[in-house]
Amino acid sequence: MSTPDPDCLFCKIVAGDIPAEIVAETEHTVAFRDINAQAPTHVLVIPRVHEPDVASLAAAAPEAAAALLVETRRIAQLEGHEAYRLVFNTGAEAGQSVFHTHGHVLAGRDLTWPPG
Ligand code: IU
Repeated sequence: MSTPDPDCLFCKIVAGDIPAEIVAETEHTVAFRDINAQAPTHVLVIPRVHEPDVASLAAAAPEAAAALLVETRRIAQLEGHEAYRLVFNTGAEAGQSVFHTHGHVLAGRDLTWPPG
């Protein structure tokens, strides 16, 4: 469902009902700093619409999914980074804890591979 979920924390951030350190907003996206930063730059880029994961977003709202991907690079560059890691944890077993699509933009330190 793309309509806001009243129980979704990220929908509440989009609506401005709970605080977040907003970095940038566009027609389709909101970007804010992760409260538990794992790198000097750790920004979450989320769509305004509620979809649980990035594949669902791409299926339901491809324009928003494309805008989100483009926005991740813009955010990294705004933060002063050409290189960055973009992570979409998808499913609880893969570490997803919030079921509103979000891309983690991580930069500003050496990022090892494979991720832990
Ligand atoms: P995950 O991929 O679903 O595990 O990522 C969720 C992220 O959302 C995680 O890094 C949290 O620190 C972050 N976060 C946040 O920044 N602000 C919040 O209010 C909540 C979670 I809830």
